[in-house]
Amino acid sequence: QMVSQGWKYFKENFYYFSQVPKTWYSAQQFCMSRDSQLTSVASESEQEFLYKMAGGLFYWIGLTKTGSEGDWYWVDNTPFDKVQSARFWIPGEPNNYGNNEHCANIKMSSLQSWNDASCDNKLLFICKRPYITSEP
Ligand code: 2F8
Ligand code: CA
Repeated sequence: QMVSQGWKYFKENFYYFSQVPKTWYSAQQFCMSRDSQLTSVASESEQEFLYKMAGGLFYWIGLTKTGSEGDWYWVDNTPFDKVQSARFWIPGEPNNYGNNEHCANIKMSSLQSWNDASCDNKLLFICKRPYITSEP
């Protein structure tokens, strides 16, 4: 069902790689309309799955800041582990270029792939939805 609509399964979650670019906020609204959220990245294997699927294209992920000076957080409420996540930024990022970069994307096909960019940019995006099985 989900797979036929383009969702990809990996370790208990389904992921949707959009084919239409949107602003970060519009992308999150789209994901929510599909019972999902912009993806969190909680492990190295998940990061590896995502950057390989991204295939060198830019995709929004569910990482944004509490206000322009705030801390990074995952929009799906996964706790953001600043120390464990440091290895996923492109070296030199996040740099808050022009003081206007408050949303993160996968920019490189590499474990070090995240960049912060303006949330108003229109990029492809990745939604993540937990795969729930009901007990027998
Ligand atoms: O050099 C890194 C720098 O490159 C661009 O700015 C010139 C990126 N801007 C966008 O992706 C919109 C910066 O985010 C990035 O840090
Ligand atoms: Ca940046």
